[in-house]
Amino acid sequence: MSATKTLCPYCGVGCGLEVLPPATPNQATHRDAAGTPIWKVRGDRAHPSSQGQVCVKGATVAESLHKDRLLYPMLRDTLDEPFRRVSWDEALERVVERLQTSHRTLGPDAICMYGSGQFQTEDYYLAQKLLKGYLGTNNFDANSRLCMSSAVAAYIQSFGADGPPCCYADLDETDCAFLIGTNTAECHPIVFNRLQKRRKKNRKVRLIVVDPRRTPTAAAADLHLAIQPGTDIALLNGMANLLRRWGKLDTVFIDECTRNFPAYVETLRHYPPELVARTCGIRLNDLEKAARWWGESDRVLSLWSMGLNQSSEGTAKARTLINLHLMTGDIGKRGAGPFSLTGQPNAMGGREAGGLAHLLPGYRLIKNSQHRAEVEQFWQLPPGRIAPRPGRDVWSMIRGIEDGTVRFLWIAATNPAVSLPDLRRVQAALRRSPFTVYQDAYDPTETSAYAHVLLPAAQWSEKTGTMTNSERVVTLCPQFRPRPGEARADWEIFAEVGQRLGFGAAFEFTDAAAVYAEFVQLTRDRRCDLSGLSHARLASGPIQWPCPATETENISSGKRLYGDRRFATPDGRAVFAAARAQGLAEPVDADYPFVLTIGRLYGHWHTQTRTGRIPKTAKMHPEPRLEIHPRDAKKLGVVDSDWVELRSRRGRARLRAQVTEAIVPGTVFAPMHWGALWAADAEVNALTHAVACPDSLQPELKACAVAVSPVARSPQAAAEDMTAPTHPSPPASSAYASKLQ
Ligand SMILES: Nc1nc2c(c(=O)[nH]1)N[C@H]1C(S)=C(S)[C@@H](COP(=O)(O)OP(=O)(O)OC[C@H]3O[C@@H](n4cnc5c(=O)[nH]c(N)nc54)[C@H](O)[C@@H]3O)O[C@H]1N2
Ligand SMILES: Nc1nc2c(c(=O)[nH]1)N[C@H]1C(S)=C(S)[C@@H](COP(=O)(O)OP(=O)(O)OC[C@H]3O[C@@H](n4cnc5c(=O)[nH]c(N)nc54)[C@H](O)[C@@H]3O)O[C@H]1N2
Ligand code: SF4
Ligand SMILES: [Mo]
Repeated sequence: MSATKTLCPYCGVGCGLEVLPPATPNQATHRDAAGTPIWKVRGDRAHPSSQGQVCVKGATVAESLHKDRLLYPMLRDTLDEPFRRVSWDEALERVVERLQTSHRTLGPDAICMYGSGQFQTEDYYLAQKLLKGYLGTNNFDANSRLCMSSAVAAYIQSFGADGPPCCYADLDETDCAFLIGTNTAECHPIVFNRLQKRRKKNRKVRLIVVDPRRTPTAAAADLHLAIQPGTDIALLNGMANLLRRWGKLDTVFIDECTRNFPAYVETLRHYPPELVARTCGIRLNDLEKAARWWGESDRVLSLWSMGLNQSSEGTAKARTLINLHLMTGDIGKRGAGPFSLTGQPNAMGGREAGGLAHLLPGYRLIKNSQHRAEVEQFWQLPPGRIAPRPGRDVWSMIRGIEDGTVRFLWIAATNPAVSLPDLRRVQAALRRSPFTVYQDAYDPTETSAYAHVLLPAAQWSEKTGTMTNSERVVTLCPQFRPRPGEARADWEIFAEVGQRLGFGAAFEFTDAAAVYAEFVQLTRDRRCDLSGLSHARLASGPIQWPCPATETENISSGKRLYGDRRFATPDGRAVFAAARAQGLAEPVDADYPFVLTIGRLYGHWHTQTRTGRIPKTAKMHPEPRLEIHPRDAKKLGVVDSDWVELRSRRGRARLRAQVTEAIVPGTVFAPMHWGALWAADAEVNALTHAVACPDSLQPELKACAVAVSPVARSPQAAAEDMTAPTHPSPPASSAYASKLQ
């Protein structure tokens, strides 16, 4: 049997995979460590984005698909009762009845859905149609709020439209890669490999990494700027000053293609390089070197992700980076441009489908009356049905539960009981929620403890749909395995609820291809024009957008936006931001003297629902550790492997210390991957706060003020540690468990 081509369901790099059934003629059956037959995974050499490469997560994904799945719909009246297995009919009747009562008593604003960049585009699209169109509430938000919303806001403000302008071919052609707030080597490893390949071929290609930690990415750099957390705007403005001083500006580009340069220049006066170096905690020499390399290079490509986005000034940070590209004309040409690396496999598709509370399908905005009218017309809704104001972002959903204005919360493909900031507050709100539907593939997850209804989702491999990666390449992901139990695709669940609510033909679809066919029509003549795409066409291979219906050739790579130097603003000019740095929302003080920053490890994916169940990835990172500088450790009397307690104004956590010079003094780092099911007291979001960027509403998940102290372990606990397995065992499946501890 030949291999099925698909896309890796983890990160936004979007590597092509080929999967082969467990047993093929003349071959031994392929099995996981426990002996269960599983599908074989290998890189797809024909995929333009990854060219056959995969990292450990993609390579092992098949080992997670059959373990601890949520198999049947489950229901209970209160969180203190055990769940009982019910039919789909009964579960969906309850969902519909609660939707209707919430709508009747408090209006559409009482209804919320919180989705995910791990939806396929078809799932996203039908969720928008159901909530924003037919239920009349814009209260659809996704975990992209925690992830890409600052990049989205920055692109819209600077260029007039969302959409990363670059493509991976730029990695092969750049002269200088400027990586800021991204641990690409661990989090987007195949992008990083491609960049390293370029540097191997051409030793003159420079790599600059800006990160408070010496990550594996930083360790590979020609220049590592280990700035103090939150000082990115100062750094970038300091570099801009030097570029101006040295006359490294593209004045023709600035004059003809941009706006607001004078205001930007005025802002720069506040960032003399000497002051900037001090603010950032780096040497002036290094600041100058970074600016010199940028100025000398013909083609500068910058990559960024959560170190910029997850900040109370995330949009301003990303725009300040874009400023440097506008200033030097490093955009819209080969090997150059500002390139946000998307986190999740289909957060890009989510943006296309309008999957945030302020968006509509086709890169449209809720606040734009023409955009609303276009979508209403397309959905055959009466004028004015789509509410004119953005809906609730996820944090406003939490607040709505707290103040009783949200009565119905539908969570799908995300695990907010681990991943939201100020977690104790979130957990308390979730406990109060009058009605929570949770639609996930696995059971238990930390969030199932807070649900009244569990709906079993078919995941990647069990449903057909499309996903768009960071470089705008759309790949079809066909179903190749049977669904476990009674699991259903997310879009099918939304469609059925739409029909049960009486919305009839608007939610009648024969298959995912029909959903996609409808969706792409809404992108015609938009920046993200997908109108030339269909499942049938994508069956012959991935295609990069823009792909208007008039484009008949299947182009799968090498497209970049703004090659014509015309931007999507009304006057066609890109806009310089004149942003002054605000700094961290919660600065350190005598009581909480450390900045805690939080991020990812190579082998784990988020809340471990898959990677925690795969022996190989679980063993790579047996437990969460707190990275702390030797100088700080010494002051606290802590040695490597000691237990320490972290306290913030909101909560606490306990981790073992990893004493390392890889982190700047005064800052500590912890991984985000260990929720309550995977380790005791290691929930780092118990410490974080929810202060968000005013433009993107993205919370500052990368920094909060904490106190660190050594903890004396009781002799009994210490003895248990000695005998404990090297990694915690995965939680037992509790499809019927009532409540998690
Ligand atoms: N292995 C793995 N890969 C993943 C994921 C995963 O869970 N595991 N998740 C995917 C997702 S959804 C995402 S969003 C991406 C995230 O990808 P990344 O953004 O690369 O990952 P993080 O570790 O969250 O953060 C990146 C770096 O930001 C640095 N940082 C912290 N504060 C600051 C600051 O103020 N300024 C600067 N310049 N840097 C700072 C941190 O030290 C960290 O090294 O990864 C994707 N890929
Ligand atoms: N402090 C701190 N917090 C963070 C971050 C950080 O850097 N620091 N990063 C933030 C970022 S960038 C992100 S993206 C979030 C990620 O946080 P989450 O979204 O909470 O993390 P995941 O573990 O990826 O959760 C995805 C869930 O979807 C389920 N799933 C997988 N496929 C499907 C499907 O097809 N259908 C359905 N219905 N379910 C499915 C999985 O089983 C899993 O439970 O965390 C955020 N939180
Ligand atoms: S780099 Fe990302 S997309 Fe590629 S195999 Fe690894 S996790 Fe999957
Ligand atoms: Mo993310």
